[in-house]
Amino acid sequence: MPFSIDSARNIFPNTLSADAVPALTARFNQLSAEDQLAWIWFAYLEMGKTVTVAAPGAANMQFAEPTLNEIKKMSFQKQSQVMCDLANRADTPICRTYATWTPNIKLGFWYRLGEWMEQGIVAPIPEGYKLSANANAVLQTLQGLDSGQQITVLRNTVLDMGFDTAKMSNFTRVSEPVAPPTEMSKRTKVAIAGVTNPTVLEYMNLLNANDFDELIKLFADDGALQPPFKRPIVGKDAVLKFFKEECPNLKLAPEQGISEPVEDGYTQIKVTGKVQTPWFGAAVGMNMSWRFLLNSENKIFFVAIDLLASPKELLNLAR
Ligand code: ECH
Ligand code: GLY
Ligand code: GLY
Ligand code: GLY
Repeated sequence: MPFSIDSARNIFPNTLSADAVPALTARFNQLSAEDQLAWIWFAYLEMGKTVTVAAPGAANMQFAEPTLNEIKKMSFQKQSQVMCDLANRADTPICRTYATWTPNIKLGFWYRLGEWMEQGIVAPIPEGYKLSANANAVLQTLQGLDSGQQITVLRNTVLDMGFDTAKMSNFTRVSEPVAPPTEMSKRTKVAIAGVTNPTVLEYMNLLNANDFDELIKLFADDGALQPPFKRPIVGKDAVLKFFKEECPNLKLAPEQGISEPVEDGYTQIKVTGKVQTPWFGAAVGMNMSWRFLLNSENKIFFVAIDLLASPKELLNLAR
């Protein structure tokens, strides 16, 4: 076999991903818990001036509801303690429960807490809270990023909270039920300038239709998918689980691409375009690329999805 997952990761090495995101996330993680919570509050308020966050769906919230109700009944002091514990990744029952949730359940949980903080039901960030100089500098840097990078940093801060799952022995992921795929008559079809490969076109169309059981059939048995800023997820079972847990209702709008044969019947294809998350819809178009490596049977051996450094990168199809 000419490629390993590791060597496949290096196809189209000129692709410039948004390094500002992990850099800023690392600086954020150095802040104190109080500063982290206040920082997110200020960042969220600031962003709310230009983009609206969609309310989480009911299916999304049912798993967080018992914990939310428990928090609602607590004193302000206890509530603040719970929020600090989450930021500190402390070993508490709530931090352990939080750790089992999928990203969308975690985001829905904080969305609801944010509403309650605004309504005075949950302890607010203390009035007149002054961010540390460091936290202020990190906030300044965030404000310089494009909106797709900003929401990615915000998502990271939420996903990093709670107890460390690596330290949990009986860890079972809690996930929303998977909604049925879009019915056939309502499906859309993408067109990608420079790319006619049916596997790549089907990948986009099936993901847009939430048809994960068909989507996974496009992958080789030992195939892998690498999400932005992550290690590859390897093997069909693991990739299908990821699709069902984390990928409903995305909107992929690929624009252009390049396709070329490599060794042993393999084909490498790079596509660039926009992606929308259901949380922000059309208000935030993330500049993305997909780097596919297809085997001689036209199955996906590897695909890396990257958040691009700038819109200029959409035009970068160089090898
Ligand atoms: C408050 C203060 C106290 C602390 C906290 C608060 C609440 C914060 C809240 C934050 C909400 C943030 C949200 C962020 C959502 C971001 C979503 C993103 C999605 C990106 C998805 C991508 C998908 C790419 C993919 C493609 C594929 O082809 C394969 C699959 C996949 C304020 C109370 C915490 C409420 C809602 C960035 C890029 C294209 C790889 C998935
Ligand atoms: N404060 C952010 C929003 O709800 O849009
Ligand atoms: N409102 C976004 C979601 O429920 O996934
Ligand atoms: N991972 C998809 C989303 O959070 O919208």
